[in-house]
Amino acid sequence: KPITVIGVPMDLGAGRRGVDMGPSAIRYAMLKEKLVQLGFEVEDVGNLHVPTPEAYQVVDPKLKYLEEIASVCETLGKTVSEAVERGRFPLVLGGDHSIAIGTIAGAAKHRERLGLIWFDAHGDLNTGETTPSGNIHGMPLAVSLGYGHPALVNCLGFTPKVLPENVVLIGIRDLDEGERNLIRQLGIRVFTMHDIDRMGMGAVMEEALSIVTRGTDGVHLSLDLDGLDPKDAPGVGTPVEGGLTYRESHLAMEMLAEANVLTSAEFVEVNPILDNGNRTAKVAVALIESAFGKQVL
Ligand code: DIR
Ligand code: MN
Ligand code: MN
Ligand code: MN
Repeated sequence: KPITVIGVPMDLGAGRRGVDMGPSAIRYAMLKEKLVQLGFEVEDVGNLHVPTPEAYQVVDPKLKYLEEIASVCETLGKTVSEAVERGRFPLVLGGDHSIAIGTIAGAAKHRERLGLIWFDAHGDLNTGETTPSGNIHGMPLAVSLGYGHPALVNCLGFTPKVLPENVVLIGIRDLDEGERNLIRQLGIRVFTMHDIDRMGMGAVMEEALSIVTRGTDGVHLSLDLDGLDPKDAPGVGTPVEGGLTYRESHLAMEMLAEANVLTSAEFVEVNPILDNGNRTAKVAVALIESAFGKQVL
């Protein structure tokens, strides 16, 4: 299937720290060339326009840059949706994780029921009421499930985008109290690092795949590079010790490719300013190759 690459240099959701350079860093790590080598037809539509935080005021400290983020997500949702309509696979490059609000809106618009597989150190399940930081990149999963500010929840004019029974989180090791409550309330399947250590990534992915494919007609992959261990992915805004290894994350992508269920994907939170020789973007590209079917033999 032909791929459409969409860059979203968003850092309004994370506080300005350089994650706006993520799409550029990932392209510099030879994304397009590697996908072409795998036999894909690749179109890159460039970056969406994202306002610069210095040019705007924080209105609500519990929902920083709400209007600006809502507006970018609306545009992103339309761009993703158009790519799907043209029969293409949308591959979105972040940017902070708030962009998932738009990507998932665009992907869900074309599905009866969308499955969602979310790799992250964090739950991204805060709302304006529970957030400790006011950063919207800590909220996109709650928003996609229908919880949060209406300006975000109503992206592309419908809600919810996904149902709790078709969502899995993998790599989780840092949750806020409100996030734990929402997970319990909704019964979402969360594979913490503890679960991955005990079960192994192979068994985790088998169960995860059964959840995201049950009754669904498409699956979106949302991968926050901070899900990986900071030793392997140091260029992220909010690193947390004890994450997924390079091999575990590759196995997960390889099993997704094998299952052949993905209909859209995004790779977010790459921050080349905090990185070591663009390593994190290179890891992101290697993971993308595995997700698109690269095999050793
Ligand atoms: C924290 C951090 N849970 C928050 N979240 C991050 O601000 O809501 N998500 N870093 O990627
Ligand atoms: Mn994260
Ligand atoms: Mn984040
Ligand atoms: Mn995240």
